[in-house]
Order: sequence, then structure tokens, then C-alpha cells
Amino acid sequence: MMAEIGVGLVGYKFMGRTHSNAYRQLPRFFDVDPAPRMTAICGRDEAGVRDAANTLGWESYETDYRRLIDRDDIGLVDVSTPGNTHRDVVIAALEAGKHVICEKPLANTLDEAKEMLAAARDAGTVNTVCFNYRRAPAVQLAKKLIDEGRLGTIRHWRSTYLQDFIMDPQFPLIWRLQKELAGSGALGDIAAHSVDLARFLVGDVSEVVGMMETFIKERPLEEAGAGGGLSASGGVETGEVTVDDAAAFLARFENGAIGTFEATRFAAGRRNQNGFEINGSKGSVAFDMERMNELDVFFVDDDADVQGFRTVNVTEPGHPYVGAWWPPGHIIGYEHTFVHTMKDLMDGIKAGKSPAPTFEDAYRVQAVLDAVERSAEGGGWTRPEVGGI
Ligand code: SOE
Repeated sequence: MMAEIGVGLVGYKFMGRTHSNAYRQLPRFFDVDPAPRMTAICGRDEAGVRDAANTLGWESYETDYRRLIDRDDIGLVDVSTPGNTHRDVVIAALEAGKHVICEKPLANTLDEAKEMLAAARDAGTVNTVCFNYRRAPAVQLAKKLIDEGRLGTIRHWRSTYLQDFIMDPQFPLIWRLQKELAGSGALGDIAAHSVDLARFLVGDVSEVVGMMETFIKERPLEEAGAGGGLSASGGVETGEVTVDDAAAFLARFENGAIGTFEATRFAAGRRNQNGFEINGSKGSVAFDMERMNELDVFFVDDDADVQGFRTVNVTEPGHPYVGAWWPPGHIIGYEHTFVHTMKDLMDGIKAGKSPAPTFEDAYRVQAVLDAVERSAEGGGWTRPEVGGI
């Protein structure tokens, strides 16, 4: 009989729902051993978490993460809460000998990330961080082309992560706009994904120079019960926005490539445009999450008379993860990136090896974000602090 691992999920809003869906779908489409058992979900508001347990299909619920972690029937703790809670929940879970998956970014500060990395090493259990876009099949295909040398020497990384959900000045001061809860704004919430993708596809960043801007400095406080979601509504009183609305930076990579990163929540009409282009000596690839089943590729060795970018439909059974889903041409979506993340996590638990991006990878992402913040405060070119980890 297939083994099971009891999952305890902390958080039941947007990310809690994506993770719940992933655990439910995973064993139905992929052959995994252990298979996740949706043992308990945790949140502080009893009515909310009870509803979530019923709707999302969890066997039980807890209202205190410490009780969740104490349970013997839970082997994997999934932390899908706002950043200000990551450190405490993750460290408690690791100290209790659990495997841990944590939502991105790993922490709100580099110091917290360092403590979490140390705790993960001490625990020796499996750890990973949910930078889910790595698990889009087209991104995995880009990685394969790069690893096979088909783009040659990589020269350029160019990424944009564009959203527009807070453009309205009346949009309320949700947790994502408060430094003490979220750590940073567009930088940690969405540029973090681009940094993870850049590290995955190009390599480590050696230095950055950046800027950050907050266009709307004061916003209505959230109405009670609005829930902090992306479609929350505001009341009459206002409060200060303490994070960046937009961040942009230049980067040098250790392998000699150079990069540009732009992340904003003020790009009118761009709902969740997470895109990158990579140019190498032998070709280029371009990806846009809003067309996630496609990868644009260009190869300099193609015959001159037919040279040009072409679009690969990444829906063939031989493409990464795709064979588990539908016949060729039948596309997949955002939620599948989470199923793939959990698949690799289950394989990692079986093998006793943390799947990338590990806490160490996420620490290195955090170090880049931290360097951008220091640079934006007037530091000029700034190196991520990765010495001694
Ligand atoms: C909101 O900006 C958000 O949900 C991010 O928190 C996610 O990480 C990103 O995938 C989509 O946008």
C-alpha cells in the first residue's frame, strides 16, 4: 500500500486554497509515495478555518499552530501565512522534527531568513520554498535548453513582473502594504519570484543597483472582515503605506551575464504579467506567465531564410510534468504549478533530499532583495550578503 504523510497547513486564504487544491489533485494525477493526507488546516479565526476545512476538504482544523505542530499524525507543515509569521511557525515546526514547505519570500528580513536556514540545517528534515513559477512546464523547458547549452553563453536576463491591483488610491491598506507584516511590497511579493527564476535559469547574482518607489503614501484602513485579499475594500480612516509600490534594479550575475528586473503593482492593465527573456550567444528564450503553455525560442543556427522567434506549445507528453495531465494541446494553468511543487516535495521526502528551491536558495533570494533595499536607500552598487552561510 502507498504510504501517506499527514499535512498540516497553516493559512487558508489565497495561498492556503492553492496549496489545498494541490494536495487534493496530486495523488490523482501523479504517482507519489508518500501521498499527502489532508490531515489538518490551521487558522486563528475558528469560524473561518472550520469553513475552510469543509470547503477545501481537510479532515480537521486547529486554531493554534503550536497544537498543529504537536500532533503526531502530521509529518509535513505547510506555512502559507503572511511573512511576519513565517519565522516563528517554521522554526517551531523544524524543532518538532517536521518537514516544512514555506510560502515565498522565506522571511521578512535577512536576519530572520538566516535563523530559519540554521534551524532547517539543525533539523535535517526536508525543506522547500514555494516559488511555484519554476514549476511551469515552459520554465522547466527553458532550463533544459540552457543546461544543454542550446542558448550558448548567457549574456542577458530581462524580467518584468507587473500587476495593477492597488492602482486605485481607495484600495485599502491590506497586509501586503504594511512593512511589519509583509517585509516589503512589490519587491518581496513579486520581484522575489523573478529573482528565484533568474537564479534558477542564469545563476547567482553578484551585485545590484536599484530603486524603489511608493506612489500612494496613505490609504483607507481595511474594513473589518474584509480579509486582506486582493479585492478588499476600505473604510474612512487612513493609514500610511510603508512598503514599495514598485521596484526596479540592474544586476550582475557571477557568470558575467547582466540583468534588469522591474516589479510593480501600478502597470495598468497588467494583472499578473510575470515574464522574462534570456539572451545567449546561440539563442534566446522568452516566457510570459499569462501565456504559460508557450515558450518563445530563437536559435542563431537556424537557416537564415527561416530564422525568427517561434512559439513552442509546451503541451507535449515529453515536456516536464505535462505527461501526467491532458493530451497534447490541452493546456494547464496557474494551479498546476502548485501541484508540481508538491509532487517534487513528496519525491524529496521519499529521497530524504530537499527539493530546490531549498531554504538556502530562498536565503540567497532574500539576500538579493535585501541588497536592492540597501542600494535604493543610497547605497549604489551593493552585494548580497551571502558570506558564511
Ligand atoms: C499577489 O501579489 C500575488 O498573489 C503574490 O503574492 C504571488 O506570489 C504571485 O504569484 C501572484 O500575486
